[in-house]
Amino acid sequence: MNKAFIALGSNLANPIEQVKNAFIALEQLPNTRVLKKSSLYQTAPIDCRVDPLNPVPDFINAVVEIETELSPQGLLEALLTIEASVGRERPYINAPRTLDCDLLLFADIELDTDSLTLPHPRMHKRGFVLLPLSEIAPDAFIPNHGNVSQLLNPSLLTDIKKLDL
Ligand code: PH2
Ligand code: MG
Ligand code: MG
Repeated sequence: MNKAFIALGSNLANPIEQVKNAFIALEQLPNTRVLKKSSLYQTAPIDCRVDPLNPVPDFINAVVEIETELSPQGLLEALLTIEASVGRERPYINAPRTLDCDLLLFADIELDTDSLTLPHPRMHKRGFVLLPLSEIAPDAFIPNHGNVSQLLNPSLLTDIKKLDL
């Protein structure tokens, strides 16, 4: 059994429901148990294409800790299948999406292949990942970067609101 952390994000088609349904989909993965779920956070878009006529909707983000017997590649494929099941499309980089499921950390594995990089290469600088992750695992260690709670500096936390649901 290995522990892994997954970031969830949605900014299309009822994002709150998308993220809650993703929790359920993760609970149903084979040989996998959900250990912790963060709160849901409403977050301003980061690195998304700017079109003043068509503003990018805010995201709902959350992070989940699981325990799984799947391999990193097997888990990645399962996450892509969950995304596809809710009609995820990729018309351009960082386009609005029904659901994004990103594998952040898998045990203490570091790897860099065409399909998967661990740890997730941008997680250490994204408040929408670090804040929910710090809620469920403040001591999680990101190889080459440090502890989650140390990385969480105030400049990363603007435009992030924890939802009381
Ligand atoms: N995901 C991205 C790019 N930008 N911004 C927010 N607030 N939340 C996200 O989940 C997000 C993003 C790429 O997947
Ligand atoms: Mg992503
Ligand atoms: Mg993704």
